[in-house]
Amino acid sequence: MAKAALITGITGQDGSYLAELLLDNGYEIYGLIRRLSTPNFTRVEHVADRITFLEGDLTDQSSLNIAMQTAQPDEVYNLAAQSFVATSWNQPVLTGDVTGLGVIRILEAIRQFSPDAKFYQASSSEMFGAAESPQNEQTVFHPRSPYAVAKVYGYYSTINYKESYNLFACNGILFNHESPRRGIEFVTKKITDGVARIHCGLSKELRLGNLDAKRDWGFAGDYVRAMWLMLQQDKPDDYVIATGESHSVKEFVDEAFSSVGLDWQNYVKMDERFMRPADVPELRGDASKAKNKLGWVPLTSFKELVSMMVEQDLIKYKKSDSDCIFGVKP
Ligand code: NAP
Ligand code: F7E
Repeated sequence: MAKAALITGITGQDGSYLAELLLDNGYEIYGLIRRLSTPNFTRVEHVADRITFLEGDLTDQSSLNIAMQTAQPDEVYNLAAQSFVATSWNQPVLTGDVTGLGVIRILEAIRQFSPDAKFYQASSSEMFGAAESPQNEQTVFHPRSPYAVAKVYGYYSTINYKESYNLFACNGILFNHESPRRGIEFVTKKITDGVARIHCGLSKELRLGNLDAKRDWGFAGDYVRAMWLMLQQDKPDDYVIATGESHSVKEFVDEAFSSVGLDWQNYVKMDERFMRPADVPELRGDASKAKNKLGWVPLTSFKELVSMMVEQDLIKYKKSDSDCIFGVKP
């Protein structure tokens, strides 16, 4: 019989790649979606007819209980979150509610209605914050944002429910992962979109904050494979997922502008509005445990990632090689 999976955050970047992977593996998929005045299926519309969507919200316990009873899943992937770090200073209470308490709510729904389901929690390298690089599963957390604090709560809740109720519950501590489907406010997508707009004459500059921050950027398509692998093991465990390389925002900018033959220094302007009250200087993960136990390694290089993203954004604005238009949907 086909396995059933419930994915929260299915309309997000990772949810869309994970849905594709699980469908390819013959899963029956249930996707939790929240009620919006304008439905947002952009990232999953190509597979929407193969997914059963269930209305629910991580802030609403009863909707999670009903979703769990309806789906009776073998696997639950909790990818939903208020995931934008910068917003977490403007909406710290909402971020704590969705990204932190939301994890306990979904664990409670599993405990009561589907206790044999295997659970994946989308934990984050942001939890390491100010800790020295490279970071692995033993590194002590030093969260630097309300988002990171909420993720630490979710991380320990996952371990606590495993220890208290014997649930099969895993944390994937994923470092930054990007793709052409990344939200526009994240720095990589903002840069590649900006490069495409400038290349097509639709913009003259790109305004950014801290260019010195370093991140370990991988490709989201590679990272959802690690999520799935964690739930195929005999025992639940926690894993760091990363490429092991870090690059500064400046290096990302340089690579993206160079790929279309432009010098970034002529276009990029520093803007205080995009600086954070407390930033994370460097994240660089050591994913040796995932390599040894899951057989997981990233397949996409930094250069390939940047060029894949720039290419997709150019297609969005370009009608032909010599002609650019505005407003074409990606
Ligand atoms: P994303 O693109 O921002 O997607 C977030 C998803 O959560 C969306 O589907 C969103 O729905 C949903 N959501 C937000 N609030 C909700 C609520 N109250 N109830 C139900 N659903 C809600 O995030 P992502 O990049 O795919 O990341 C997936 C998960 O991994 C997140 O938990 C994130 O914090 C974590 N993570 C991401 C990275 C990374 O680099 N991408 C690294 C480590 C951890 P709408 O479409 O309706 O907004
Ligand atoms: O920022 C700097 C910014 O917003 C990366 C989320 O998926 O990964 C992501 O969080 C860096 C930061 O991602 C701009 O200050 C400079 O140092 O792309 P970001 P993030 O904060 O690392 C983690 C692992 C998650 O878990 C999160 O959910 O880039 N930066 N200038 C800028 N960042 C933005 N957004 N915009 C700028 O203009």
